[in-house]
Order: sequence, then structure tokens, then C-alpha cells
Amino acid sequence: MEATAKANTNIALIKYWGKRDEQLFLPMNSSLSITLDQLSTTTTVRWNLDLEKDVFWLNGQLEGEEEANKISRFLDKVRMQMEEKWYATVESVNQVPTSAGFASSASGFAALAAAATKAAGLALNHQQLSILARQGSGSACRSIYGGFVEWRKGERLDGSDSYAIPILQPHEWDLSILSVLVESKKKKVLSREGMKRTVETSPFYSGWLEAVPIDMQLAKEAIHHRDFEKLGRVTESNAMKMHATTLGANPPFMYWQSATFDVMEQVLELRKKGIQAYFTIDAGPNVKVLCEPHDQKKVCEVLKSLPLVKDVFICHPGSGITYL
Ligand code: 2P0
Repeated sequence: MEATAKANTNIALIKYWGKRDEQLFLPMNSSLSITLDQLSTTTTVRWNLDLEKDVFWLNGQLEGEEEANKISRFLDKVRMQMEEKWYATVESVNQVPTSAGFASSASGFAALAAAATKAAGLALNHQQLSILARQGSGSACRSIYGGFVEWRKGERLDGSDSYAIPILQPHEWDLSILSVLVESKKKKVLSREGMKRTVETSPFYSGWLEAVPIDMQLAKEAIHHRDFEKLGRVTESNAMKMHATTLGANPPFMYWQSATFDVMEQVLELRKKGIQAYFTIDAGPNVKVLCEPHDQKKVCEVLKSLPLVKDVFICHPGSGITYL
């Protein structure tokens, strides 16, 4: 009744932004991401007859009730498929640089879904695992697979057609994804709250929903033809549109800080000099910069030289879940 699984985080090129069902984590729009080769979570789950509640250890520390309850609510979905309603000890380790401010919910729930079901003796295929992981955190459904991954939003009310599918294996197109750390503090508006507020109040949200299918098509064409410039342009413009919706929310909010602008400007400068680099930004101030591996060293050097940049982590497309 024990299993260990590892999952990497992913970076969305076409963003998941807004839910149509908060309980089932069903998205308003499809999204597309690259699973990275690092920034991972390794999780061991032990189902145990003698436990009276689930116990959650993170990075060697026993977590309090709030965090443990999140895990328990997720494990309830696994328990529903088990004959014996046992509780579990969950031990997770995030392989991310200390307090680097990188989101770990994608790798976290992908690893938990894989370890919990395997430990329970349930043989779920990747599609079923993606559906399960989605119900812990939406973006986790994409981390089940490696490389370039699409999360199809689906239409059904029960979420049975809302899961990720792989579109390109990691070795089929090597890109450099530079995670630029400008801030490691917890964000003020969590992504869950931010997307809810935007869906409910931003007049720009309908424009977002109109734009995503077009961006999605462009991104898929670019990936198919390994057209880096086309992929970069649509990635950057999709991030800008997502962040524009937050400015129209009530109350309005924005995830960027002055250092975020510094990095964005630097990326535009690099392009003026003929170096193909493009940025994307998630629900926080840190920036991810995409470039081709032959430009990686130069781009990294330039970004590290910015005074407000604390660190730059270089990633590449990586694998989906693995069992250890
Ligand atoms: C993404 N984000 O596609 C987008 C871009 C943030 C901006 O997925 O509520 O932690 O757990 O489903 O997955 C972050 O949201 O949100 C996210 P929940 P999640 O990567």
C-alpha cells in the first residue's frame, strides 16, 4: 500500500485562466504548456489501516490542518475508488530552489495523483490520472505528460472530457525556458482568487475567451512546424491578454512589479539586437523567458545582470510522471 511518484512543474504558453466549475476544476478555456525537466515534486503515499486521519509531511515538516485538509479532500476522490476507506501518510519533497517562489501545485498534485492511486492498487491510465490531478489543481492535469501538452477544456458537465493530451515529446523540440526570479514572497492575489474575480467582474474577460482559440491554433501550428518565432510571439501576446483581464477586474489587480517590467523590456531589447527571446508571466511577478538553446547563455547573462533579478534557473522540456 505504498508508492512513490515524481512529477515536474509546467509553464503555460497559452494560459488556463478562469473556471466554469470550481468544484471539478473545469476551465473556461483550453491551454497549452511545456513540462519542465526540473522544479519537481516527489511524493510517497502510504495507505494505512491504523491511521485515523491523513497525515501530510512537506519537505520534512509535518504540515498543519489547513494544508492537510487540502490533501485530504483530494485523497477523498481516490478513496471513493477504493474498497477499504483507509487514511494515508503523504510525504512530499519539492525539488525547487529554497523559497524560489515557483508554484508547486502542478507538480504537487500530479505526483500525489500518481502515487496515491498506485499505492491503492488502482491501475489508472494517463488520461484518468490527468482527470484526477486536475481536481487538485487545474494546471496539474498537464504535468502528467512530458514535453508539449494541451489541456482540452472539454464540454461535459462531469469533466470526463477535460484532460491533457501530449502533443510533442520533450526530445522532439529542445527549447530553453529561463525562470527569472524577481520575488519569492507569497503573492497577494492567489491565482484561484484572481481568476474567479476576473471571470466574475472583468469586462475584458469575454475578449480573452474570444482570443484563446485563435492563439491556441497559432501555437499548435508553430509547434508542428518547430517555428520558434511564431511560438514566441503568440506565447507573449497570450500572456499580455491574460494580464489585461486583471486590470479590468473589480477591484482591479496586477501581478507585475517594477522588476517584472525590467525583464520584459530587456527581452524586447534582446530582440532588437536579433536574439529571439520571448517572455511569459503567470499569476505572479516572476517572468519566464523562452529562447533557443544556442542563445541560452547570452540571454541568461543579460537577465542576471539586471539589478532586481535575484536568480535565473535554466530549464528545458522534461518528462511526465515517473514512478520511483
Ligand atoms: C496556467 N495559471 O495555465 C495558469 C496561468 C496561472 C496563470 O494554472 O485553482 O494553481 O488550482 O486550478 O492551476 C495557476 O492556477 O489554479 C495556473 P487552480 P492553478 O498555468
